Amino acid sequence: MKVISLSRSVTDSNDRDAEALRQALKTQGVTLVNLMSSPGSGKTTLLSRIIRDMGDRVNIGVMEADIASEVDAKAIEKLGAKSIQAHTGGMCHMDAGMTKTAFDAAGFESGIVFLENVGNLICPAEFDTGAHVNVMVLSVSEGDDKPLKYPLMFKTSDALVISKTDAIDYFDFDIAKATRRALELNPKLRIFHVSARTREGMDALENWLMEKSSNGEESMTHEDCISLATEALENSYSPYSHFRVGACLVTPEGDVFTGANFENASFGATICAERCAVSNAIAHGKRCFSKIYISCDSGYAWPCGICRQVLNEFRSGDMEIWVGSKDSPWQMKRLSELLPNGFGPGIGG
Ligand SMILES: Nc1nc2c(ncn2[C@@H]2O[C@H](COP(=O)(O)OP(=O)(O)OP(=O)(O)O)[C@@H](O)[C@H]2O)c(=O)[nH]1
Ligand SMILES: [Mg+2]
Ligand SMILES: [Zn+2]
Ligand SMILES: [Zn+2]
Repeated sequence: MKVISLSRSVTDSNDRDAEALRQALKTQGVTLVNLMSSPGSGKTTLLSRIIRDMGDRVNIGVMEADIASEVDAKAIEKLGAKSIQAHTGGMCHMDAGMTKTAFDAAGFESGIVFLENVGNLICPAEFDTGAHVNVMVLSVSEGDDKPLKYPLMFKTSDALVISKTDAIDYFDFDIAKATRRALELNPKLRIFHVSARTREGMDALENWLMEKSSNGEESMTHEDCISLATEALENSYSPYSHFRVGACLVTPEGDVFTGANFENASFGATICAERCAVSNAIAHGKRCFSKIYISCDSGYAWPCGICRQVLNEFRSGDMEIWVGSKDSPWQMKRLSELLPNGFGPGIGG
C-alpha cells in the first residue's frame, strides 16, 4: 500500500484543472467517483461492500484521503483492491490538483476509481475534484435536516446514499422528509437507501454505478426506446376507446420491458400500457426502473393517476417519464412533477 503526502495546490484555476483531469481519465477508461460525507457516515464500509460485490465485474481502485492515519486504505487493501492513502496534511478537502497527484502515484488502470474525500460536508462540495460522479453519503444517525444545513453538498451531488438503514429504528430519521428536502434542492438527485451491513438497497446502487462507468455508452439509446414503445403500441387491445398506447420501461442497468394497454368489456378491468410493462418486468424479477417511454397514435398519453402511483412504488431515483407520438415531439417530465408529495418506498431511492 502506498501512502503519499499532499499539499495544497498553488493553482487558483481549480475548475480548469478538474475539467482537464476529467477528460484525461475518460480517455484512459477511468470513471472517478467522489464520495463525500461527514466523518463516520459509512463510506469505507460501503466501499468494502462494493468491492466484494462488484470486484469480479469491474476493476476497482480506491483513493483514501485523510488528514492522517492509514486505517481506511488498509481496510480496502485487505479486500485485494488497489488503494492509495493520501494524507492531506490538515487540509479538509481534496482539490483537482491533489486528486491528480494521488491518482498518478497510485498507478490505477481502467475501471472505477473511488475517491473517499475528507469527512466534511462543507468544502468538499466547493472544490471540483475532476470526478465524473459525485456521491454524498448521509447516515440515518445524522438527521433528516442536513439538506437544510448543507445545501451546496446536496446541489453538487449526482446521488445521495442514505446509509445504515438497518439502524433506522433507533433514530428519528424521516426518510420521506430527507428525500423531499434533498429533491427540492436538486430535483435530478438519485437517492439510494442502503445498508452496507445487510446489503439492503445495494443492488440498485451498484447497478447505477455500473451504468455510470460504462462511459455513457447506453445499451439502449433514447431512439431505441422510442421505437420499442411505438412497436408495442401495435399490440394494444383497445376495441372500446380505440386509443392505442405502448410503453417501454427501462431499468438502471439498461434492460427494457414493453407493454401495451388492454381493455375489457367491464371498463374498470382495463390495464394501461405502463402497468402492463411493469407486470412484464416484475415477472422477470425487476423491481427498479429509471425511465419509461409512452407512445400513442397522436398527441400525448401522460400516465393516469394509478400508473403514476404504481411507477412510484418501483422508481429508481426521480424517474424520467417520456411521452410522444408520430405527430408530437417527445418530451420528458420527472415523476416527482407528475406525482408531487407521492408516497411509497421508491425502491433504489
Ligand atoms: N449499522 C450499520 N453500521 C454501519 C454501516 N456502515 C458502516 N457502519 C458503521 O459506522 C462506523 C463508521 O463506518 P466507516 O465505514 O468507517 O465510515 P467512514 O465514513 O468511512 O468514516 P471516516 O472515514 O472516518 O469519515 C463503523 O463503526 C461501521 O461499522 C451500516 O450499513 N449499518
Ligand atoms: Mg472512511
Ligand atoms: Zn476544506
Ligand atoms: Zn394508467
